[in-house]
Amino acid sequence: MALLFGGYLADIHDPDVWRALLRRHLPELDFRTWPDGVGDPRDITFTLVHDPAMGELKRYPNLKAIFTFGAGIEHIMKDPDLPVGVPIVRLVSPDLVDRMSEFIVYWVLHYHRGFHRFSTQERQAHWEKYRGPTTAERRVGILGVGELGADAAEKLIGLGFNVAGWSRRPKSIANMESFVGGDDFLPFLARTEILVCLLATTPATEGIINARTLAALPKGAFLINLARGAHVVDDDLIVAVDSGHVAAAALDVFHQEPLPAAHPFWRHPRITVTPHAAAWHAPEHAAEHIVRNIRCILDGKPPHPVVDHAAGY
Ligand code: NDP
Ligand code: OXD
Repeated sequence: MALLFGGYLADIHDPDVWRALLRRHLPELDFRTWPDGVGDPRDITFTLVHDPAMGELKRYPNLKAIFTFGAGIEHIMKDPDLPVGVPIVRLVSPDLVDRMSEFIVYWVLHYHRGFHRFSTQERQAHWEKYRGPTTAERRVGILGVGELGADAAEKLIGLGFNVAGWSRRPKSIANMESFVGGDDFLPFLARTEILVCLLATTPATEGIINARTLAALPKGAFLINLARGAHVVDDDLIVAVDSGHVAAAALDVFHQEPLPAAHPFWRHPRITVTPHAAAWHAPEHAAEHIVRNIRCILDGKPPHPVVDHAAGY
C-alpha cells in the first residue's frame, strides 16, 4: 500500500510532516513523494494531490483512490485524462466544516445586526442605533447545500434564522425550505435577504451570481461568497452594490488569487475582502480524514465524500 504525495501540494507542504502524520495512524503506509520518489508506478495505490499535472494520475494503473487536498476539485476535474473508475475523495474533514460554519455564522450575524452600518458610522463619528428584525424574520438563502452548506444551514437554523437552500437535488433538513434546480432559482432569490454561496464549481454554476441573479434579490440584500470567485461576475456585483440594490458583500474567493492590488473590490466601501480564509485544512485533521477513508476502502466500504463524475463535482 503506497501513497503518492504530489502535485502543487509538495511545493507548499512539507512531505515529512505528512509522512509522520499519516504513518502515526497507518504505520504500514509506504509514503512516496512526487516526482523523485515515485518508484514503480504500479505500486501506487493512493495519491494525495492538489493541481496535479494533466495526465499524471492515469500513470498509476493500480490506484484505489485519489485524495484531493481540497473540498473544491476544479483543479483535478480539468484533467481530461482522469483514470476511469477511481474514486476521487474530497478533503472535507469535520474540522473544515466547523471552521466554514463559524465564518458563515459570523458574516450572517454581522449583516443581520448591522455591523456594516456601525463601521461606516464609526468612521464618521455618527451615533445611530440599528434595530433590525429578529432572526426568525431574517431570510437567509444558502446557494449549495452540500457538505458545507448543510452544516451552515443547520447552525443558522439553530440560531433561529429563516433558512432556505438551493441545490440540484432536494434536501430534507429540519426547518429548512428546499428549493431545487432552475425553476426554483428565481423564487429562492426573491425570498433571500442574505445570500451565502457554497456551490460547487462547474460549467453550470460559473458566473451564476450575475446582474440577473442580483436583480432577483430583494433590495438591500447581502451577498456572502465563500465558494469560488468563478461564481461571481465581478462587474455586475459592483454595479449592484453601487446602486444600493445589494447593500454589501463579503467575498473570500476571487477569479485571481491573491486578488490583484488594483482590483476595485479592495477599495469598495461596501465590499469586504478576506484572503480565502474562511476555512482551511489543518494537516492533523486532514490526515485523520484520509486515514479514515483509506481504512474504509481497505474494508470494502465506500469513502466519503466522493466526486460524482457525471455531475462534475
Ligand atoms: P459539495 O459538493 O458537497 O456541495 C456543492 C453543492 O452545490 C451541492 O449542494 C450541490 O447540489 C450544489 N450544486 C452543484 N451544482 C449545482 C447546480 N447546477 N444547481 C444547483 N446546485 C448545484 O461541496 P462542499 O459543500 O464540500 O464545498 C462547497 C465549495 O466550498 C467547494 O466547492 C469550494 O469551492 C468551497 N470551499 C471554500 C473554502 C474557503 O475557504 N473559502 C474552503 C472549502 C471549500 P446537490 O446537493 O443537489 O448535489
Ligand atoms: C477548498 C478550499 O476547496 O480551501 O478546500 O477552498
